Amino acid sequence: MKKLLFSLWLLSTTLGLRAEDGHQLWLRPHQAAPVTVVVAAKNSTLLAMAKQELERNWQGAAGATVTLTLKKDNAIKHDGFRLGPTSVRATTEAGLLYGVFELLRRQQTGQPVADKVFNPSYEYRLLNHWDNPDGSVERGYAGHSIFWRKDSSFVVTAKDKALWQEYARANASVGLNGAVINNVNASPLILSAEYLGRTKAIADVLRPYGVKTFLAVKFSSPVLLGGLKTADPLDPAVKKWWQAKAKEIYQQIPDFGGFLVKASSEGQPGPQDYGRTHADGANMLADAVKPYGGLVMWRAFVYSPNDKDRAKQAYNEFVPLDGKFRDNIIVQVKNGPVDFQPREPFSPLFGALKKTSVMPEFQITQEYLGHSIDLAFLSTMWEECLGSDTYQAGPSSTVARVTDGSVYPQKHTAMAGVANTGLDRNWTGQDFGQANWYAFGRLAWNNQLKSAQIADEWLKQTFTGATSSTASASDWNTNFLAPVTQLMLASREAIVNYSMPLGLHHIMSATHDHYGPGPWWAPPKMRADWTPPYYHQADAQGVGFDRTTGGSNAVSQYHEPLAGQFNNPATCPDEYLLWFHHLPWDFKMKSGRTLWDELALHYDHGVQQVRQFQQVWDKAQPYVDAERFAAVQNKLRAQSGNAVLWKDACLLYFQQFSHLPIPAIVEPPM
Ligand code: GCW
Repeated sequence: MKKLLFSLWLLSTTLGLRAEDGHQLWLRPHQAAPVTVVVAAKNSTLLAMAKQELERNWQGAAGATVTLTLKKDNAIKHDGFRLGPTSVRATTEAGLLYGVFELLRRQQTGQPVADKVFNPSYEYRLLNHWDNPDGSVERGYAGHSIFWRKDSSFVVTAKDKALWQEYARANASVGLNGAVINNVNASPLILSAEYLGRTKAIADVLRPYGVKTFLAVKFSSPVLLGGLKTADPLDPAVKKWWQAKAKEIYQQIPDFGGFLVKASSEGQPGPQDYGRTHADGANMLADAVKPYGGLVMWRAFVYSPNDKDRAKQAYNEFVPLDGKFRDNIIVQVKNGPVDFQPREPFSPLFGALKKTSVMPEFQITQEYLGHSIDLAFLSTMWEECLGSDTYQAGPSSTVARVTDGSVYPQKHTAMAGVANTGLDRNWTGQDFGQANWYAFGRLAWNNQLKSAQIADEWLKQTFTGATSSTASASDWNTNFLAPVTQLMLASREAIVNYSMPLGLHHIMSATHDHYGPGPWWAPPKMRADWTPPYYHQADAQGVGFDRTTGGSNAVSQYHEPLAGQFNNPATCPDEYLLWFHHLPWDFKMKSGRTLWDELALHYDHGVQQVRQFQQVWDKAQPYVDAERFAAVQNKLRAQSGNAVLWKDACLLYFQQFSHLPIPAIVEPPM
């Protein structure tokens, strides 16, 4: 009987563990070697976490003693640390925790540990959750919110806390230190007593992992929640309302991070409703949180229905305000001037604001890159943006360097990513979506990291534990790690190829929530700048948006030599060609082919790439647990269909204008 019970128990724990498998992200349990951890600092919950991580996951020499020391060190910045094989030194407790995670990561991924200082590129490394108070998630494809519940019950359960703790731990493991826990399309309710109560409960769970809590706020909250007649930022009663609200928040959450604001944007209220500027609005909020060390992140995502070219508006509105923002404000700029398209040139605001702190905003959730169905490793896209040279202060003024304080003396530095998390068992819907959360954190910590390294690290931590008994370690490297790394690195370009190649953008389906093609969509009376034809401009003469000096002149928002280079189709890089130019269908490309043929070949190449990803994944079967293998295999199958749909739909649609035959496919296509 005892034996039977024991076997049942064993079975249930094994099953239990498997059921939790997805939840473990890249933090899978390891058989730890014994280790002694000496903490040379005052006891705290954060340090207890750091100690526990080491004790549970140590892969170094058995019986080693590891010291964690908190002391001054001029080489260390922010939450940086100095790492040795058995020591971590830092000037903040969070720094010690990050050092511990770096040490463990190096052990697990086989990277050497030499004495070295690691400093974060940005002071704030944040996730932005577009989570609504009713539990839904805007552009979320992984289930409901991990923070908010539909039934509006404000009871915080043990399950909630366990989930938030896992979330915070995952963030800390990649150096993320802040979370905006509600949607930028903010409900005024978020500042009500009930929601602030739940926010406090969340902040209490995130804090021991060094993750600060922030809220997105609606600019008209003083009216909608406070009953005032106006939300005019220069009105004394409005200022007082925000000051009182800030005080109320900081009484409950003394280390509250601050506010994120989407104002005078996509119908959201803002200072412009009262004839005031973005600076007036942001400064008023910044003053309210200033006494507590709070920050205001003010988004520059603005465009209006009357724009001839939506891509130009943010620059036009914000450049004249440079230098007019308080020093606890960071202007948060999306990576592309239109939205989070599969490929856009970098936003010209990067580097153009020279007296204002500016932070990049990336989208981790795959709104325009196949939701949680298509496999897209976005690290390469972010690396491309961060590495783009703005030339704003001479060569090497990359987006990374003009935002991390290397070029301009920014008071604060930060990077934000729109999160892809939800209640799905694997957090992100598509298992490979986890890699984007991971990559975002790693790049926010070190904006010079290469995507190949990030993919390698993530795969080693995420899949190692799951090899079948038939596979050896060297098999694993050759047959799994190498090909799947290549797949990841090619995945974003494949999506560009089969959806919006050669600089096409915003031609996705509006009726399917931005999944799949929709270049034809233009219902009568619809705002032109929400319809794809506004962006592709296809007609009998050709295709593409003319942003040259003879067109919308968006090119002139870029610093030379870029402006000149983009302005000329002969020197404009192929990947931005139709972003900047309207060109005839028979335009001669650098390859010697016509534009029409080149377009067709890119679409086809994207389809072929996904088919090749399917083959790579099929061969990965011996190295992946059955559940994740099947899940990814099914998604790749769906993606393959999606790619064909994109190709056929777009080519047939554009063919109505080009009147040219689809070219024979040449192998290799490009
Ligand atoms: O990309 C667009 C999305 C909106 C989003 C908006 C923004 C939160 O379609 O869903 O709203 O951008 O970033 O504010």
